[in-house]
Order: sequence, then C-alpha cells, then structure tokens
Amino acid sequence: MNTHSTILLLFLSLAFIIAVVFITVYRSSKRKEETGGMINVNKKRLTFLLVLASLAIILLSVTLPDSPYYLYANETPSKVVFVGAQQFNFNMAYQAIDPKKPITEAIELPANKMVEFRVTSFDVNHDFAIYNDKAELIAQTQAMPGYVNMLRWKFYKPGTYNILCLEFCGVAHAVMRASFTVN
Ligand SMILES: [Cu+2]
Repeated sequence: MNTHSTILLLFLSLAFIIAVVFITVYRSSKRKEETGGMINVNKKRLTFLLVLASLAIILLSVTLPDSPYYLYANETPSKVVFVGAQQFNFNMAYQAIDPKKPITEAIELPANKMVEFRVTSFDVNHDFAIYNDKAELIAQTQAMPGYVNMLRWKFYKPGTYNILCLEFCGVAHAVMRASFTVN
C-alpha cells in the first residue's frame, strides 16, 4: 500500500469515527425532545455541524490525496542542492554549507530529471520560491532556522530560474534573490 492510500484510509477511518460521534450525539439529543425547552436550537445546531462536517470530509477526501508532500518520494534525485538562506541572500552549493563560512556556487541543474533542494535558514524565517522566466511561481518551501525542508522538483524547460524570498525578513527583503540555470 502506498503512502497516498494509507493517508486516505486513515482519513476515512477518522471520518467514520467523527460521523459515529455526531450520530450518537444527535440521537441522544432526540430522546430529550419530549421534554421541550432548548431542544429545537440544539437540533438546528447539530444539523448545521453535521452538514459542515460532511462538506469538509468530502472536500478533504477529494483534495488531500493530491497533496504535493510526497512528490517523487520513491525516486532518487539526480542532483542535491543545499540552500542556506540568510539576510539578505541565498547561499547555494552542491555540498552542505557551514553557517560560519557560507559559500555560494553557480548552480546548474539537468532538465527533465528530479532534483532536490535542502533548504534551511541561518538566521530568521525566509522563503525559497522558484520562479520561471515568465515570473510565474513554480515551487516554494519555507527556509526555517533549525529545520531542513526538502523540495523535490523536475524542471522541464531549460533556462534561468529566479529565486525570491516570500517571507518578510527585514529591510532588504525585497532585493533578496538568486538564480540558477537548467540545461
Ligand atoms: Cu525575505
């Protein structure tokens, strides 16, 4: 069973449990109906919550399996790029970067092959957002101090790709950018 199916199964099980809880609460409230009072309000509230929960379950069941978190999970990247963001530039290299002696290499990546970015920050929160030559956002991940976020992607079009920071990180945030080429 792959990860998607496992998540879907887990989600459906949870949805079933939630449905059982809702139905139990609804039925137990129905029994008190003969006594009058606030029952009508509770009934409306429950119906509303039931409809809301059903809608959420339907929407999530359709959209969750397509989440990009496990994209290319079972493949080996053709190249790994280490990214250490800091105020106000992106250090990029083919080997792990020492925060005390940050280095930046010219990055060239192969087209049509999966590549992996290992993104972290050396100071505050940044964002690593990849744009194509039409300034369209293609992929992004947060650059967070103390965490390494993995971003796997395939570039089909050769050319220059720009990296912008999407997280306001200080006075020079707007000029924080870098680029790499795909051949
Ligand atoms: Cu920034």
